[in-house]
Amino acid sequence: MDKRKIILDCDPGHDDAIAILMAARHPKLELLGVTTVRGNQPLNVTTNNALNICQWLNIDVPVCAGLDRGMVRPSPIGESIMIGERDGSGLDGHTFDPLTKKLDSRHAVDFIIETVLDSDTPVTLVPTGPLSNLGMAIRKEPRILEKIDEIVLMGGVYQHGNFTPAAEFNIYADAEAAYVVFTCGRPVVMMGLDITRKALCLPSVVNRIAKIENRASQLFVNLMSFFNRSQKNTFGWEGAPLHDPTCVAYLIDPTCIETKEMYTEIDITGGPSHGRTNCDFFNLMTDKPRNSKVCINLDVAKFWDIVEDCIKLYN
Ligand SMILES: [Ca+2]
Repeated sequence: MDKRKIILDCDPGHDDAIAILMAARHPKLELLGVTTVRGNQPLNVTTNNALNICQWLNIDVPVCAGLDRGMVRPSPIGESIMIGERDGSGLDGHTFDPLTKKLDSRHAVDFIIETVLDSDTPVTLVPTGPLSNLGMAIRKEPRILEKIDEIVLMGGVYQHGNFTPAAEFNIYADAEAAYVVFTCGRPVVMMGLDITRKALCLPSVVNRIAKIENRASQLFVNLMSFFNRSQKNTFGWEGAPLHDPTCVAYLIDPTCIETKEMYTEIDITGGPSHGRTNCDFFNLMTDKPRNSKVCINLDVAKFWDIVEDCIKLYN
């Protein structure tokens, strides 16, 4: 079976870290590269984190830095508001070795364009941060579209937001870029907060992963133990939602997530609902294209089995 080629575009971030971990070793996936964007933290921090994760797990793929701002508006930093102020590394809980892995000199936007155009088979784009790099890549080189088979993204919500009452952070942070992505004509799979909130990394999950005892489980346990403590302090939850890994779990086994095709429109009006993903759940706007598969349910047990399988693939 051919491996599915993917590019992970992210803003690590605890949950991005686990998405990278899962994407890099699974036999069904071929990770072509990791690109970074401003989101959870400023660009230099998210980039450093991506390099650290790849080095720790011996993931030998290019890491390319991308946009340090939104395409149009100044973008906020997510983590300070949603998770609480800390030391500012964005990956508290784990101590990495001194960093020797080098950043690839290509800009993330150019890396995405070159890699997609050069590939002999279609590429799946997996953004787990604000969509700035992908929006820019589509605008700069629209020929990539015909070689993108699917865009599987973490972002949006059809219920209530986490950054404003209306909007989820990744979409809010660069709503114009999200608008470009959702109107690009390629299939978009939207892992919104509606289902990612169900991927709660409860203490029982952390204990289960701790039994694996390899570098990947060590990273998982350290990051998630910290993440859980901070989420409990901020929101009162016993476990932190592991948003981004749902994208990778879906690529490995789509049966773990139920989707519904619908029209989704991004609010870029600048009003109180700016950055909202208006998902036409009941297909009221029959003249509009069903441009997205919106995720509406997560098989939680199956999801954690996939995460555990991915962690076991490391030495
Ligand atoms: Ca993220």
